[in-house]
Amino acid sequence: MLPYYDVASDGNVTYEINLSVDPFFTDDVTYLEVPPVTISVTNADNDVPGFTVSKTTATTSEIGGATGSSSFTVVLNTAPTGTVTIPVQSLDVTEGKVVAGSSASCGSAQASVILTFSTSSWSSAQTVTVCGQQDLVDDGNVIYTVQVGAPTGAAEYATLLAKTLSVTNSDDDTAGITVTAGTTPLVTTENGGTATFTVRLNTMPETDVVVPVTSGNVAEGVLSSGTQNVVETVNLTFTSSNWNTAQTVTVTGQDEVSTQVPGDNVTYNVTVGPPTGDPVYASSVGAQTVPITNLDNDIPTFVLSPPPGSLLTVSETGVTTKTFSVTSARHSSRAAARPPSPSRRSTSRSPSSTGRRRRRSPSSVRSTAPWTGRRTPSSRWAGRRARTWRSTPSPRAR
Ligand SMILES: [Ca+2]
Ligand SMILES: [Ca+2]
Ligand SMILES: [Ca+2]
Ligand SMILES: [Ca+2]
Repeated sequence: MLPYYDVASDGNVTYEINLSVDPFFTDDVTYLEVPPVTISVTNADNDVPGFTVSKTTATTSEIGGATGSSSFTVVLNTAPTGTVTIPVQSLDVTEGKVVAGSSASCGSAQASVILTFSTSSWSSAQTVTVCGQQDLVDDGNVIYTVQVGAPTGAAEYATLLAKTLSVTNSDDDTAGITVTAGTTPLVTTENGGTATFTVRLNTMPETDVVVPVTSGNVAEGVLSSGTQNVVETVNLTFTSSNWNTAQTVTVTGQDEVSTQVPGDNVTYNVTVGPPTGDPVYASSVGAQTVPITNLDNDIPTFVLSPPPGSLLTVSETGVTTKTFSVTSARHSSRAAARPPSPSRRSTSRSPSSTGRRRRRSPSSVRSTAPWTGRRTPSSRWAGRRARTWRSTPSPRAR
C-alpha cells in the first residue's frame, strides 16, 4: 500500500481498509466462512502551512525607479483551506514604499499592499517591489523594515507570524552651499557700484542653518542682505522650508575716505560660511571664498595756474616774462559726499593728505564731477552706516 500524496495542510487523516473474501474469485469454499476484517490507517500529513518570502535583506536607493528599487516574491507553501491575505507594509515610508508588481509601478507605491491567495492561486508567487524614496536630506544610508504578514483568512494560516525584510536605502544627498555670482567677475567700484551673488543650500537641513557671509576688506566693500544693510557680516538663515531659495548678498564698493589713491583696483575675498546650526552642516560643510574686485575711481588730472583761459602776454623782445605752472592732481568725485567709512574713522590723516585735499579745492575740477549728484542720498545712508558700525565694531577695521 502506498501513501497518498497531497499538498494541502489537511492534518493527519485516518481512514479504514476493509478486507473480505470475494466468493466470485474463491475456489476454496472453506474461506467463504472467514469474516471481513477492518484495518484502520492514519496518513501522516507532511504539509505545514506557511509562506515563503524570497528575500530577507534588500537594498534600495533614494534615486528610486528601477535602479533604486528591489523586488521579492511571496508564495504559500501549502494549499489553504480558504482564501489567505498577506499584508506587506513599509515601516518607514520616508525611505521606502511598496507596490505589487515590478518597479515600473513605483510611481504608485504606497505604505502597504495586500496580497491575496486563493485555494487555486496559492502556489503562484506574487511579486512585491520596494521603491526607495527621496528625502533631499543628507541623512546617510538608512536601514528600515518591510513587514510581510501576518496572514489572515484560512484558519491554518491565520495563526502564522509575520516575516520581515531588512532594507537599506542608500542616500544620494550631500550637504553643501551653492554660491552663484551675479556677474563674472564680481566687480564693485569706489563710486559705490555694487555686485551681487546668491547663496543657497544643496540639501534640506533637519534644523536651521545659519551661513555667515563676511567681507574680508570693509575698506573696499561692505555687505547687505534683506534687512541687514551695510555691514561687515550678514547672517543668512536657511530652514527646512527655504533651504533651496537663493538669498542675495549685495556688495557695495567703498571709496577712500581721505587720501584718494589712483589706480588701486583691489581684489579681496568675501567668505561664505562655515555654517552653524544643523549638525550635518556644522560638521561637514566648510567655508568658501568669493573674490571681489573694487575698481578705482580716481582720475589723474592737471591744474593750470593761472587757470585755463587766462591771457598770458609776452613780448617778442623777450623783456616781458610770464610763468604758468602745471601740477598733477587727482580727484574722486565721491570723496566730498562720502560718509566716513567706519573702518577708517580712527585712521589719523597725514598732513600731506590734508594738504592735498586743500590743493584739490579748485572748483573748476570738482564742480564738473559727475558723481556728486548721485551721492545726495548719502546723508540718510551715512547715518545708517554710522549706527551700524557703532553697534558692531569691525574686528577687521584698519
Ligand atoms: Ca537623503
Ligand atoms: Ca534617506
Ligand atoms: Ca582709489
Ligand atoms: Ca577714490
